[in-house]
Amino acid sequence: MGIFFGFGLFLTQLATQQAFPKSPPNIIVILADDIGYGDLGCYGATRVKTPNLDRLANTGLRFTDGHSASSTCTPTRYALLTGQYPWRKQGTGILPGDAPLIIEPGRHTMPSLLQKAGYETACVGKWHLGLGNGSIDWNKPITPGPKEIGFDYSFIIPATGDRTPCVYVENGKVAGLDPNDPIEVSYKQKVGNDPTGRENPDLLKMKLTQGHDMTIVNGISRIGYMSGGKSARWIDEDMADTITQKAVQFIEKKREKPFFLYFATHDIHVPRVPHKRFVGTSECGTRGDAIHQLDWSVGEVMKILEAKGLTKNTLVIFSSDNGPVLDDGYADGAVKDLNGHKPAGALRGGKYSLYEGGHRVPFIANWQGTIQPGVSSALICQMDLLASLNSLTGHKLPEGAGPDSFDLSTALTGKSAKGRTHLVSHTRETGIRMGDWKFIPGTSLGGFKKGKASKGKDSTKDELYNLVDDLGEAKNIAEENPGKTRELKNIMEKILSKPSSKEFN
Ligand code: NG6
Ligand code: CA
Repeated sequence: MGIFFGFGLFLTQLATQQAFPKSPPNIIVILADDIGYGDLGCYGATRVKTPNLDRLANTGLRFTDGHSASSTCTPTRYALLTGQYPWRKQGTGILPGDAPLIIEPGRHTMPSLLQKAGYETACVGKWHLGLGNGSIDWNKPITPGPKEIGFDYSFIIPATGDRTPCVYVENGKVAGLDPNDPIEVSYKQKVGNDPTGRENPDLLKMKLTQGHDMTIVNGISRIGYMSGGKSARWIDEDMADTITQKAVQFIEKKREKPFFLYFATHDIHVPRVPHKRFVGTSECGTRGDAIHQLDWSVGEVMKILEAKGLTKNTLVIFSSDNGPVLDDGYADGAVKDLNGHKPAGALRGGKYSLYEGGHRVPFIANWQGTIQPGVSSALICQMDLLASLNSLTGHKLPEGAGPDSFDLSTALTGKSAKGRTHLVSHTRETGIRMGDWKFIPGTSLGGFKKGKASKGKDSTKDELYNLVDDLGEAKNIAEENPGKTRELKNIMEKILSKPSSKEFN
């Protein structure tokens, strides 16, 4: 009896230890920008070299069915931090640089939950979730922002590299601002006297293919106007160095608590202007060079973890906010220099698309000594991290937190092969993945632009694909499978009509 009891207790302890480690790990979520499923060596790329990311994958768990919640940036990041599908809320599309904050302060978010679990939290890099309440004065403390939704420290690119204001904001203040040279930003009309891409294309170091013809900063014209703040303006070529250094500094800070770092790289979003030490290093031009720079940034994070002996108590997750895009508005040679590289691997579509290429992205979890190296085919979405990370800290998710975030902590740590049963895919419209099947409604354009295979859907018919037989979504089998088509359509509509999708998993 005693022996059995003792053995039972031992098993229970083992199980408890496996699910919830004695001390909660440090957590780093690295979210790259516009990196496609085929852009890394560990996902099959050969024309670019990503030794650091490959090492992260080889000593961790590489997911083959990991997704962003949307195929553009803002909605994906909104879902990542709130655990809620972006289409449940109006105004979560790609934001201008002067948009108000779209996550309500006081709401449960990934960082606020981790703060409650005792973590020191930080956000470094691309934000793109809005700031302030409507009319930001960039010369005063900017609030609400990262702090009000759970980040103790922040050093951010307010929107994107191609949107004004082209300055970093550290803990709610424009970094390096000279009060005698105030910043003004507008998305409506020109402010100040800085030249614009439209008026002075001769001044540009990179030509435009679409949009991006407003204020010129560092020889590159942007979306949006700005004036002033000269001493605070970023230099694109130094951006990876600047934000990586901030990320590393946060990691190496002495502290008693565990830490959570959300490191959102600018690479490889446009404008792609990597530092000169990466220029010409890849076999596919500037876009490939930017991938090399991204790999370097990840390597710096890994290096400091190794140097500090933190790899065994740090969970590092790497993913991308949406699929790949080649020409995204600047003539940087991404199309002509491709040289056989396949940014989305075998997938159809890319950024902006409902097809797999839009949102199935690299997804790696590394926690040495706890996660066994391997490959997982579990269906998982970045939106699930909120519940899964919270669960790893040993805490229960409060009522109403992360209504679409599933606790997949066992899949994330490789202890189970079971992921989601379904996932609503999103660009401006929605489709659904269920088991082996994928449905895209006929009413949708499948992306922003009709007719461009790389961006959107080219027919107005319902589409159904079996991803096991046809990962490239080449053969629409909706007509041959009316029952399956209807089933997926119905479940998608049900999920769309409820405030949470938890009952469906
Ligand atoms: C588009 C921009 C594109 C990029 C994207 C946002 C044009 C013509 N295109 O509107 O360059 O900035 O928005 O990308 O302006 S994301 O990764 O942040 O979602
Ligand atoms: Ca993006």
